[in-house]
Amino acid sequence: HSNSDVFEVEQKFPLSLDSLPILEERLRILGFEQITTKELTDWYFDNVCSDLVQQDCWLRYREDENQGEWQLKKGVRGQYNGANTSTVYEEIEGAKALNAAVDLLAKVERKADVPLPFEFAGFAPFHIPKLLEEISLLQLHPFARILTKRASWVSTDQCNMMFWALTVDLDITDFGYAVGEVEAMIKDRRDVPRARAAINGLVKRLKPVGTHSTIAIGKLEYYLQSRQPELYQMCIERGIVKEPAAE
Ligand code: V4E
Repeated sequence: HSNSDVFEVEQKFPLSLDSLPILEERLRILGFEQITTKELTDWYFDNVCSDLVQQDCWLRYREDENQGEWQLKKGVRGQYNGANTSTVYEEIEGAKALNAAVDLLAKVERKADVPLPFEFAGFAPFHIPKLLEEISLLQLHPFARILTKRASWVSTDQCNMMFWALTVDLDITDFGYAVGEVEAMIKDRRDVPRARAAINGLVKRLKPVGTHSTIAIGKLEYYLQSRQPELYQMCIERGIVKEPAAE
């Protein structure tokens, strides 16, 4: 039983701006077409004890040019969510996401008078008063803000059953990190192995020119490494985030 909307199976791959035209050409040859470019702002939230992150749960408020909404990603137990392979997360969106986060926090013992580990991170979504009210009631605070320019590609070739349900996102962040990802959104957990095989096949075929690796870390991990090193270290120690190992 679960209240999740969908499962997101995803694999990251290195993206270099120099080889972007070659990558785009490969995508076209494989039957993909760019459908959108968006500017995303992600605000990640947790309580001061990082109780969501400790449960491999990632609560964010994501805005694009048109709208914003809460999203929660929950690591699926028993799935290897390491850096060298695809990851599997339950994804919950909208008001349900915030409610699910509240439920997760209700399960952990409240630690009294824990000092804020870092300042209100120097930023907050001040343009959204309703959001600020919600997060202060729940004692959540933002620990990361990531701006991304995202180009999304989908397979248009319905005959090519290998790749037809996959999306490829090419992301460039405001802190100089670029990363690609191949993902499948599935409703049925039993489709995970099939999705993983298709994703892995595509990542291999997109293998960037000039690198020997298909491995890349996520935007948030990259951000945390330098901007929230203590939180990052905690994630490594608890096995929530894995340092990418050699292939
Ligand atoms: C840090 C993290 C998560 C939150 C960020 O998820 P990510 O997929 O990087 O964000 P984004 O913007 O690409 O989301 P999308 O638009 O695709 O929904 S979710 C899991 N982690 C931890 C983590 C992990 N365990 N393993 C790997 C390889 N990366 C991140």
